[in-house]
Amino acid sequence: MSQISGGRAVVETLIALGARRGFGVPGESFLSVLDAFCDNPCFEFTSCRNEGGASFMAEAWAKLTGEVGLCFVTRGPGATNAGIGVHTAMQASTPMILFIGQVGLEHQGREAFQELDYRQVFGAIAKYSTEITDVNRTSEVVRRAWSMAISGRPGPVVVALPEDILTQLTHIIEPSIRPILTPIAGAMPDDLETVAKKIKIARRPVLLVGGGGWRVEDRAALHRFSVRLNVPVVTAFRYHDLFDNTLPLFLGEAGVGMTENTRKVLLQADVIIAVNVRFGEMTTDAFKLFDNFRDNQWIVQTHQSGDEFHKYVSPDLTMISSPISLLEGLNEILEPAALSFDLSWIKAARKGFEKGQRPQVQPGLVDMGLVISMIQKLLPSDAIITNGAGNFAIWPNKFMQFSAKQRLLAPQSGAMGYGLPAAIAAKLEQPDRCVLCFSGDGDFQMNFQELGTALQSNARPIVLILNNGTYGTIRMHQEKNYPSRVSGTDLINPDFVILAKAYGCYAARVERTEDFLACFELAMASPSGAVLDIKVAAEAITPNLTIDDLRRVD
Ligand SMILES: Cc1ncc(C[n+]2csc(CCOP(=O)(O)OP(=O)(O)O)c2C)c(N)n1
Ligand SMILES: [Mg+2]
Repeated sequence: MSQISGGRAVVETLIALGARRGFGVPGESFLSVLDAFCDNPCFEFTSCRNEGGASFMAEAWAKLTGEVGLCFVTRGPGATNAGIGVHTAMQASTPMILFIGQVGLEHQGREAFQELDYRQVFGAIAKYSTEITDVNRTSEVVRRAWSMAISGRPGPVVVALPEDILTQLTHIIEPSIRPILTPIAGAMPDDLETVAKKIKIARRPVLLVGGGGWRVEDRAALHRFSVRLNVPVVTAFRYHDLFDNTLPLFLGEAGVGMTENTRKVLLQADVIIAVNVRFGEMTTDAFKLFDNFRDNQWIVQTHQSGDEFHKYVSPDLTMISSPISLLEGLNEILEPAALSFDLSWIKAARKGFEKGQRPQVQPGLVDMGLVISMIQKLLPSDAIITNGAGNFAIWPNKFMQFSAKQRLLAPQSGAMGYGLPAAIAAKLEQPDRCVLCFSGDGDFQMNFQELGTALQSNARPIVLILNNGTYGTIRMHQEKNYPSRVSGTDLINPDFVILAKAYGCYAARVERTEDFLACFELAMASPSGAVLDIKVAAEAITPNLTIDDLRRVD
């Protein structure tokens, strides 16, 4: 029987499981994996400029497609660089596998060159970490990694690939590989009856939705349930593309900088149907909402994994269920006529949400409030928006309404530098869709080198840099806690227009609000992508507060 190398066995097992794309930075520690890509053109490997960018791309691609994001990096330095994407995948519950070239088994434990024990290093970051120690079990380990990434609460898995294992020979395993389907948890009929009873007597029920692993059919079930029964929706931190924000039932995002309106909705709701959320810090307004001494609020929490219950919130009922099983199950039991929700409460909450969508006039020559409304009007109905971390992200996150087909790729981990790699991954996958990345001047410089990946792979998004010459978010905290004592937050930036042109992008500087429209139209028409350097005043430190305001607050 003919034999193949361990490296080839890794690649061919992945392909047999349905893999078709991966990201990474090459290393001498996994040459036989790279070599196997040559003979498998159905698998597209995108070579990136930094493992941080590569792991973000793998995570964002997985978020967009619902498939397993794959990333390949080298030992010690490559692996530690990639850590940011693993942490991001964990916080966002995104299925991902990070393959790391590893020191050969014959030298392990001697602190060989670039040696790390990845089971220890990633033990605290990833959902599961493993290593292949027998070439004949390569396929088994890869299959288990795949299954771990997609089952229960999806997440990142790390697989270390010792160099000697990758070059040893093993038998061809492909024909014996069965597809691995995501196990879907079903709601129990008794539990559905209990929830339905609560909804029947509720006046102000709210769906709180979020978390990873939503399939197309889960999203469709959410839409059907909410619209048919008139149940309003709040999304968890950075999951607001799960539901059409333009519908009157959308009441906002429970995320960082939660609006008073959204907070009130979550406080006043008498039934909270928390679908697939893990009640993280942002969604709970820093662990203040949904406390265990709450009165008059009944909470059901559902999740694909039982491990996500009782982390902070003590729900009245927990259910291990997929979104579709819960929502379709309830749809079958409940009839709109039997419900008596307080419609004026929903209407008032929506009015409050819409009011919050109108930002105040901004200081400086570029008013981002006006710019964002122009963008909102011009964006195609299936645009993909990406961003990273910084106060600039408040604009797309709080002042844009995502319609049914628009998608948001944003890091639940709050990692700076995510937006550009995410946008490149999105453009690679969906070249015909408009992909728009929001970044700050600090945020952009965390990963701007990936413009090289964009150039090489012809994946060309539009990038907006909200350039205020400061790590503005930190400056904001500084001014709140240590007024007028600026330390480590000023930024002296390069000329982003020249930089972007070096990568072949259309690039322009926007210095006044009235310049934006023409530049954005050219950006949308540019076949080589675009970078717009938008000069915003540091004084406009948040959409609602200036630096002066912060200094005045005691
Ligand atoms: C990788 C990473 N490093 C540091 C931080 C802490 N941090 C959060 S926001 C921020 C500043 C962002 O600056 P910029 O991108 O210029 O956006 P601005 O707040 O000025 O709009 C920093 C340093 C982080 N979230 N992620
Ligand atoms: Mg800034």
